[in-house]
Amino acid sequence: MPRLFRPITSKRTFALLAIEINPANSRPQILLKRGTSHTTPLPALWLRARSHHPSQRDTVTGQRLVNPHQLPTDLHLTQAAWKPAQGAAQAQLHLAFSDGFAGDFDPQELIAGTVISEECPAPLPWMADLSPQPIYAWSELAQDAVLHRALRDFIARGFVLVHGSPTENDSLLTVARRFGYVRDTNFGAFFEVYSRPGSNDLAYRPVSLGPHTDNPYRTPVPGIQVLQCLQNETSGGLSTLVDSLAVAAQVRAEDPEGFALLSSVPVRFEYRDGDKAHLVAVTPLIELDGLGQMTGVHYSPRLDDIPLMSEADTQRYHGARKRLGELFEDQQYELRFRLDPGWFMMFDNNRVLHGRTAFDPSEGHRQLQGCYIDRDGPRSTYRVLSRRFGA
Ligand SMILES: O=C(O)CCC(=O)C(=O)O
Repeated sequence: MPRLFRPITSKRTFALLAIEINPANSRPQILLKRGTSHTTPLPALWLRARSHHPSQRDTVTGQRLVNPHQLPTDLHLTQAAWKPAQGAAQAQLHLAFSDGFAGDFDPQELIAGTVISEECPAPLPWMADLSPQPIYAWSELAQDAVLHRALRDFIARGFVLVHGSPTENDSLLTVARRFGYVRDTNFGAFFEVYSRPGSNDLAYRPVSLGPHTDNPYRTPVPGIQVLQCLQNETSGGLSTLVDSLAVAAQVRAEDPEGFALLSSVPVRFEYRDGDKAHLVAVTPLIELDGLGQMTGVHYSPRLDDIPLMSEADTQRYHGARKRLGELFEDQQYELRFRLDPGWFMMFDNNRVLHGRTAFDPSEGHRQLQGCYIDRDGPRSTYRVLSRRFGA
């Protein structure tokens, strides 16, 4: 695996570009200098693909007009020079390449491009002592500035709690659309959670539900869940949330090899609903992104099957999975609270596990509605609002 260049910090570290002659081949090269000790040569292929020249990119959409995959592999710089600032225009780098292309490059844009970033707040893992909790009033979320703050919290913490939302039969969809695009599934645009004997999912019985993520049997797994309370006349049925990032960090620190197993051994998840649906997905319990950072889990011990491994590997894997499950149930990681009518929780269904305590339906009605939205919607709105309110 080649070493990926990752800057020490994205914005605060002082960075500049310098032109030097590479002593190994006497060709010009562009160096990124960060802080006092980090120097990274910028490859010619990397630079060339970033050109904004009108022959390379559409001036309206900014999308590329050429296919950089077809560039010669041994592309190199033939010339590099600074073009001084003119009036309001910043100094530009003028670069010529071995394939005959030459153009001007904005150094600030090149420096910004050296950071692989989703331009969203970094995740901040939390435990039971999280304070303050990200709680918002529905009426205030009508203001874009408040929505922006709520989305920042949501992206950093993986959940928000909201009170005062409308509780008509399908107002959940209006609520969810304030944050993103609702995803239909075989359960419809939204699903009802109330106790009904003989139902096809334990969620619809009054039993306790341990921490889990929803629908690990889907591809892709629903990104975000909005779970709203319409009625709650029972004394039980308390809601729980657990941050898998905090738990898995402990597993990784205690047992790095176990963590590696949990993030690589494929597990089969299955859900059947008569002739209506048969959903299957195969994926490791711990999910990593393209940079190897943990993004969340697929965790539902009611629904998973591990692959056939040797007895020793099965025991090794089991040990790691057991520890993960113990920590998910550990009070020091769990938020536990009561959802009353009009309250909803919105949580990242891969990162934050949810559950509930048992309740007694003879005490009265308990009715929740849930729906899924894709993960990209809140992030997109956050970036758009950040242009107005600052990141
Ligand atoms: O009843 C609840 O509070 C939660 C239900 C649940 O966990 C689910 O539907 O997956």
